Amino acid sequence: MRTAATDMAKWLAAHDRAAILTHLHPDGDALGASLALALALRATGKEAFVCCQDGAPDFLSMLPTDGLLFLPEAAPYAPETVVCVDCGALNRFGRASSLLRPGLPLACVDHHETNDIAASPSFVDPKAAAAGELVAEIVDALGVPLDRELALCLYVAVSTDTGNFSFDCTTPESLALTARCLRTGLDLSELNYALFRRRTMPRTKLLGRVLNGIEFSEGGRLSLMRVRQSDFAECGAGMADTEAIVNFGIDTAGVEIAVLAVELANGAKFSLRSRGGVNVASLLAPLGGGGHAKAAGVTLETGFDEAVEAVMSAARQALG
Ligand SMILES: [Mn+2]
Repeated sequence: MRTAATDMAKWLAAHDRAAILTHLHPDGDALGASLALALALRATGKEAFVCCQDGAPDFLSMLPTDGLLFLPEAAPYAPETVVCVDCGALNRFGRASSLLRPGLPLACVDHHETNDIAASPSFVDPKAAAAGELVAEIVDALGVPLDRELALCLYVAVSTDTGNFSFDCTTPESLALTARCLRTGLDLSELNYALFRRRTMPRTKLLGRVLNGIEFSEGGRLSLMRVRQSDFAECGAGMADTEAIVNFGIDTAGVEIAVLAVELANGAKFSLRSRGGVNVASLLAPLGGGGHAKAAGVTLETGFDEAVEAVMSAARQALG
């Protein structure tokens, strides 16, 4: 067991009435890891709750949030201890940062490359695929048995942050923890359906319309999909339903840059993906965008067609 995990367990054992803070617009790891830590603390007889600016999104409705997850306005008590989970910067807490008070004991459990939260103890390991993996070590260090509820939270954390065990960050440790979780009797196929496949009817309709209009250029190396405001209206869909559509472009054999252009009331929002070496964050930098080498975005406040041409021209140039 790593020193950082045992140090954290000792510190947690010496403190009480914790608030576990995680980042706004929480994902599966943010909520899964935070809820697991709260459950483990309660199992040791401590008071703990999770606080997030936003509630759990629909696809995470299987998580045990009742009586455990609170919006900042509804916090059950003023915490005497704060643990930051899956978050590397204080400004990512949004309104939940209202629970932070000068002088409160502050700990941090995180796996982001950049973490500038001045916490002590701080258990930060960028090699962990999910904050949930670090929380699992703390759970073990606390001597709390991995029951099905804890396993559910940890499975959600690890499976979502690894893209269902398909991203580079997936390690043997991710899979070893998953094996332990499955031994508690989780329904793997139901969970994976809810986490990775289920979508609403408007989302399926929007996907169909957008895929139907996909265009390939540069000998099939560049793909473009457009989402118009009228598509939203006709499908009953919204901006959130465009999430992940761009992957259908980049998952097409031969495509090196995929572009998804979404029409806004005054401009356009772009998501780009890359496979094969082009850095799409650098490609978008001159236009004011950014992100990661293989996944980046930008919002332009010009006419839709003009914005699409600006991004496509930058993409063509990058392909050489
Ligand atoms: Mn995470």
